[in-house]
Amino acid sequence: MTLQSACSIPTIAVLGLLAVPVPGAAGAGEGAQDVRRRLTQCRAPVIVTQPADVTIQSGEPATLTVVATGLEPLAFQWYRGESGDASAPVGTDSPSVTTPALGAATSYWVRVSNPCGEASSRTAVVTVSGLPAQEITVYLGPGDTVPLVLVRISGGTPFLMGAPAAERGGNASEMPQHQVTIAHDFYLGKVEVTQAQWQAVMGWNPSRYYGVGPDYPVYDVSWSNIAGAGGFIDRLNQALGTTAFRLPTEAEWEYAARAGTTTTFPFPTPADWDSECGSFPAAEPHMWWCGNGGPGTYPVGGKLPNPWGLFDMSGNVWEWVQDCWHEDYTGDPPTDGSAWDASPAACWARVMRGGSWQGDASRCRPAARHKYYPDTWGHGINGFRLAKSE
Ligand SMILES: [Ca+2]
Repeated sequence: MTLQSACSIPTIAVLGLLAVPVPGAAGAGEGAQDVRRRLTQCRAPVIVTQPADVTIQSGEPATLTVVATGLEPLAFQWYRGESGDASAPVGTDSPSVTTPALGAATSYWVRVSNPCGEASSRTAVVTVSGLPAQEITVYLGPGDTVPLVLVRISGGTPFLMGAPAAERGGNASEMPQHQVTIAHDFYLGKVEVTQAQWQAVMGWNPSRYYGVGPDYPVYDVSWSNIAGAGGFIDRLNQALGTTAFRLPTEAEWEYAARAGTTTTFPFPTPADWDSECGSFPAAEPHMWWCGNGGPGTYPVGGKLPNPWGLFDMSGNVWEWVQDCWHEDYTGDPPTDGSAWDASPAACWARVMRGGSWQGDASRCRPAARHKYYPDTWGHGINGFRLAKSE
C-alpha cells in the first residue's frame, strides 16, 4: 500500500461521515489529491466591490450593487438595516437591488453565499437629500412586504374649521366656524388604511361583505379596535419601534380634506348640487357616495386625489379620528390642531369624517361630522386613515 493510498482511505471516510456536500465529494475517476486540491479551492465568496453609499432625492428609489467572486453558484440576499442584522431579505438572487422610493435615510447590506460559505457586505447608506420628504413609505407585515404611504402636511396656515351657516347640506354640528392653525407639521395616510395593511399588522381581516381584497379599505373596525389598548395603532407602533403613529385629530383631518380650499368641496361644484343621492356630475371624478357607489366599498385611490394628494377623503369609508364627540363647536374647541378629547372618560362617542359609499353627498363635505360609540364596528362603512407625528 502506498502512502497515497493509505491516506486516501481515512480521508474519504471522514468526508463520508461529515456528509460534506457536493464540492468535497469525490467524482468519478478522482483521486484523493484531486479531491484535496479541489477542497482547498472551496472557499466562501470574496466581496470584491462593496455596495457604495448612495444619495437620492426624496421619493426616489436607489440601486445598490455588489461584486463578488468565488465558487459558483453564488447566492445574494439583500437586507435592510445594519450589516449582520438579518430580518427578512428585501431582495434575492441578484448582485443588485433596487429599493422602493425612499423618504428617509435607509441602510442596506447583502450576504453573498456559495456552497462553501458566505460573506457579509458593509452597510451601505442611502441618504436622502433636499427638503423633508413629501411622502414617506413604511413597510408592514412579515417580510416588510406591505407598503403604507403617508403624505407630509405642513401646518402653520390658519383655516376656518366647520361650515358657514348658509352652507348647502350643512348641519348645526359643524358650527360655528372658527379659526384653527395647526401648530405642527404631520403626515397623513395617502389613502384609507387597506385590508392588506390591517391584515399585515393584526393578522386578520374583519371586512367581509362590502368589498374584499388587499386594496380595499378596511371597514367594520371600531375606534377601540384601532386606537384602544392593543389595537392596530399600538401594534403598529410596537412593530416599528416608534410611538409616532396615531389617528389624526378632527382639525388635522378637516385641514387636510380642505387642502387649502375654502369651498364646500375641494373641487368646483354648481350652486344647486344634489346633497343626497341624486346626480352630481361634478363629484363623479372625486368620490364614491350613494349617488354612484355601492353596494360596497371600492379599492382605495380609485378617484382623483384632493389638491394635497390625498385620496378618498370624501366618500368610500367614514374615517375615525381621535376626538371625542361634541354636539357643535360652541364651548372651547382647540385652535391649534390638537384633539378635543380632554375628558376621555366622558367620551361616549368618537368622531368620524368624510362620508361613505352608503351616504348622501352632503356627508362627504370636508366640514361634515358623524359619531359612533367607540366600540361600534359598523356595517361596511367604518374605516380610518393613519396619521404620524414628525
Ligand atoms: Ca373616506
